[in-house]
Amino acid sequence: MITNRTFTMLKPDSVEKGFIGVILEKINTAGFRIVAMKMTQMTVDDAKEFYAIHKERPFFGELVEFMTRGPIVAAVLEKENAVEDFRALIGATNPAEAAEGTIRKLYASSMGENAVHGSDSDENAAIEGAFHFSGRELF
Ligand code: FUP
Repeated sequence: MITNRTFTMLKPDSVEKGFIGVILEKINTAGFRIVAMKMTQMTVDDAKEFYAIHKERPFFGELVEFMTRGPIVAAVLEKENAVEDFRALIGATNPAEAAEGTIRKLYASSMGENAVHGSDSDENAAIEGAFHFSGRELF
């Protein structure tokens, strides 16, 4: 099902460095409508569940530690072709490989601390959005 929605998190590194405002500005300028948004902190159990697909990967422990070390900003975004267009806006997982002008190129420091999350499919966007928001938090 094509929802024209994606899910993002401004990760703990972005919040710590004071980048919430500049990243949201880029998201707005790129034409995304904010459907839902909150500042929250994931528990270790939350992060393990959210990233369960990576649980056998060598970086899983570091990923959970990083994602739980401070608050994040979670949001659901809407735009035609949202999933693909948002992944283009954020750039490659590794900021060293991210295109000029992308959010990760501008604001991420490493593969592990890469500033933002963006869903990789419409199906995962729906699952991830529902992980963080109830139906009445979506506008
Ligand atoms: P992305 O879809 O770009 O967020 O990347 P992945 O779903 O492949 O990875 C999720 C997160 O795991 C990344 F944001 C950072 C972390 N990761 C690592 O720390 N090392 C890796 O080699 C791959 C991913």
